[in-house]
Amino acid sequence: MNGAECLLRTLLAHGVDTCFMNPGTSEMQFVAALDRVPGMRGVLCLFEGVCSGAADGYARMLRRPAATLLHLGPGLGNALTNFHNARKARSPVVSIVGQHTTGHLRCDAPLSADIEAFARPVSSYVRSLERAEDMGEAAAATIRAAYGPPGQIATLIVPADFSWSEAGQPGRPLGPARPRERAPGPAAECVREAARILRGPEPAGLLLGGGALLEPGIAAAGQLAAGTGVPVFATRFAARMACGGGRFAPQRLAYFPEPAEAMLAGLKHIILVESVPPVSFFGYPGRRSYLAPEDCAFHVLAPIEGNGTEALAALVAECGVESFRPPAPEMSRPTLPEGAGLTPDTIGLALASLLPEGAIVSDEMVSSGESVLRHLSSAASYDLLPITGGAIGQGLPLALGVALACPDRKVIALEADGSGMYTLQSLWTMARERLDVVTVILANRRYRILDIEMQRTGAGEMGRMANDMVDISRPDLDWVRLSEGMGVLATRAATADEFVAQFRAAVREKGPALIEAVV
Ligand SMILES: Cc1ncc(C[n+]2csc(CCOP(=O)(O)OP(=O)(O)O)c2C)c(N)n1
Ligand SMILES: [Mg+2]
Repeated sequence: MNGAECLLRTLLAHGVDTCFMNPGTSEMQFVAALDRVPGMRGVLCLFEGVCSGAADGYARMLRRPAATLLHLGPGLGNALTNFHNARKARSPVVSIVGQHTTGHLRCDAPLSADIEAFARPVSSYVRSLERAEDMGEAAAATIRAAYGPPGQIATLIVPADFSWSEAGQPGRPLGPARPRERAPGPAAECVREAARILRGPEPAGLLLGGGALLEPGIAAAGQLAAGTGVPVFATRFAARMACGGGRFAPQRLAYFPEPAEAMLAGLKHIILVESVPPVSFFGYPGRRSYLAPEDCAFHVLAPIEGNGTEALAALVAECGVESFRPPAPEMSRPTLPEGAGLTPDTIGLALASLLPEGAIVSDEMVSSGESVLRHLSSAASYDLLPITGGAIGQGLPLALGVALACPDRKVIALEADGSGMYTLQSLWTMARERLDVVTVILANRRYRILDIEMQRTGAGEMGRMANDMVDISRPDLDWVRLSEGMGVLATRAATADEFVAQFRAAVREKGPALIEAVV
């Protein structure tokens, strides 16, 4: 068996059966092996940042890795931004990067680069294959590393000649590999300490992140809120959060530091569940970086790599609040906006009514996010997948990967226009794979958030040149033609009524669609 086939068989033996790829000469053996070894779904992406973002979305939903296959240092370089977001999401990803043949490496050929150096900042594990016969073992070790816990990016660099050389047997899976199943359970003393704080006289809050923001963790936190009165907060940049459907809603920490600080004001204790002390997105003149009050103490109930859900369940038992029902938010659906202008607010109102049950929302709305999302507490049950690492260009690839992972659920990509342009090639793969994604582009023709940031950083008045750096009109992006040029049917909405009609029609059909919402 040659190395490429051995690699493919090892991936499949570990349940890694989807590969987002953009191959070149050094990966041709792997590509050829796809037809000889059944079981791997190869998904072609027309830019490597789409591959890495898609692998992130896939992992956030299934909690198991997809593979990416990229072409040497430059291919990996193109993928780094969304690998950065995936790292912050703690998503498991098996990143395979082709390398020149071993004999060719010393020649400094055009595509030669220090691939390990490219890989290291985003990967918890980097391995360059040194002998063809190590392929099976090295691939298995890479996959195990990706599983974590928590999930992480593990990179295997494969010289082209090892792909065509004899490699021996595929690596065998060793034991259970899922990150949360392997995550350590709660430490009894941490649970007792958290219970003592919740019973004590000083104001305390719970801060949830990671897997604790899925259904069971949120339900347990809701019981604690009901039984002890503790306020429950959610890390804003957690990979995934169960929302809507009348379930208990932890308060997501606000984006800007002032409202975030106001949410945490007065707390003397914060109990961390798969989270860390929260910080402001940026530093600003005259502001602290940390959001909690200076005299607030932090207590770890479950560390980042721990199992926060089990820890919360143990805390529920320790506090004796098993019989409490989580407080549910108001469930009266807002009426659809009629005859109104199209704004983030009216889009939020429309989505609150029209979001299909069980939808998965990829949120890269940037400046429009808060106005849209605040209406969705009364929406049907959905999963929210926000941007985790602040590096824009994540939303469309993420939606692509999510749709491949969960073909029976409707995926809604809520996407700002500037951010959408970074990785719009995602639309082509959505069309080719017939993925069930409705993309809404919030077309404000501007890097709107930077208007606010310009003020906040004290940069002063915006001159004509400066304005040109945040204005993305002249020419206006025509998202309908961009989308249709890549095979995704698209419409443009300029009023709330048009948006409602178009969104209704788009979610009724299966398959990709795009709405340019001019706001
Ligand atoms: C990879 C990367 N490049 C640049 C930025 C800086 N940045 C943050 S938001 C933004 C523009 C956002 O514009 P848009 O996506 O249209 O959202 P809007 O502010 O209009 O809501 C830019 C360039 C970033 N966060 N990440
Ligand atoms: Mg914009």
